[in-house]
Amino acid sequence: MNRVFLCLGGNLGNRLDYLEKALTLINIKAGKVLKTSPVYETQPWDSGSAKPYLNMCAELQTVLSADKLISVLLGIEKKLGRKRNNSKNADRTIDIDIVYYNSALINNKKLQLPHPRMHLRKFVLIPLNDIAPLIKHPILKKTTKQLLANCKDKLKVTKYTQLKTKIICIEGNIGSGKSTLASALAKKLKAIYLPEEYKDNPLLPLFYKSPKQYAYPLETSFLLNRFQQISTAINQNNKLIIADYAFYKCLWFAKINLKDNELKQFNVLFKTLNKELTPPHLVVVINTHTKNLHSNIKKRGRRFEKKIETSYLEKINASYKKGLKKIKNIPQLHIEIEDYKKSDLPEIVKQITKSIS
Ligand code: PH2
Ligand code: MG
Ligand code: MG
Repeated sequence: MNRVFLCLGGNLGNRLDYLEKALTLINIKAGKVLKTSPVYETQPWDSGSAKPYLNMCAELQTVLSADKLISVLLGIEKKLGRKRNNSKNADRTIDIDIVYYNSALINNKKLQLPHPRMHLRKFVLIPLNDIAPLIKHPILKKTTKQLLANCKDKLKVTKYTQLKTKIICIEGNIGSGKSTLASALAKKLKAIYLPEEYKDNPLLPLFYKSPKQYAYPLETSFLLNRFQQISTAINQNNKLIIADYAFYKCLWFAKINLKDNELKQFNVLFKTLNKELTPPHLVVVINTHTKNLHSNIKKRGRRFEKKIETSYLEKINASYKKGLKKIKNIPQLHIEIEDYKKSDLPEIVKQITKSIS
């Protein structure tokens, strides 16, 4: 595995959008984006242009050689509308430069490493200092922090925004194949996979035995667990997260299982916590027949799920439908699956990948 630092920037079109799209593509085609700096607005450096840039740095883990990596990055630039002409430092939609590739020293026409002007540019050093203050320049033998302290660049670099973590949620009834799809998708997109931690909930088997008695403690414990899990993942550094549940499902289950007075309390709790979370970028909903749910549940053979009846699954279906209809501000991708086959997975993953890039 190779440790790489990139600097991204552009000054044409929807600059933030280009940065986000570039990161998504880098994550798919070049390796795994481990860290991203905040985004800065920067004055053009050594350019006749008056159009301000947005710049940021990212840490990348990759198996690609430096040579292969630069051609992949140039391909992504091209895909994102970068036009190259002969004028120096011309305006562009996106530029993706390798700043460091391990501590490789390379000097040919196509690629120079470390980037030969990085130490002269605050638009590189300031975001790099956010994610790698102590990494050493392999020739100058100085840390980013030291390079920044010594840098004479007077051009303005001001904090613009922090990119938000994107969360894609996979939803569907019990046994619809959420986890299978979520983990396949996470693998393809090199995202963090956030599995539901239902297995560790000691209240769940009790609930299936005696629903009325255990519904309130069960639903609130799910609510708190899920909140904790999602907020921890979000705070880990602007990566893409694929979760095999949406926080909303807490509500959809509560509506079926709780008594009116309990539900009132629960709603307040849900709203308070939901405000703190980044809303999902996309909710993928798997729709399938109840008979498929039953056969999947049977196949996976969790003892406490044996008691699940068709009527309960149908109640969940109805509650999901109603709940999903109410969500207006989050895109939803509904996938109809007649009969879940492993061989369908790649096609579904492709469909989802397309809808987010
Ligand atoms: N890139 C350049 C030249 N000048 N100035 C800013 N502010 N940001 C850049 O990314 C940039 C630049 C050459 O690639
Ligand atoms: Mg450049
Ligand atoms: Mg370049």
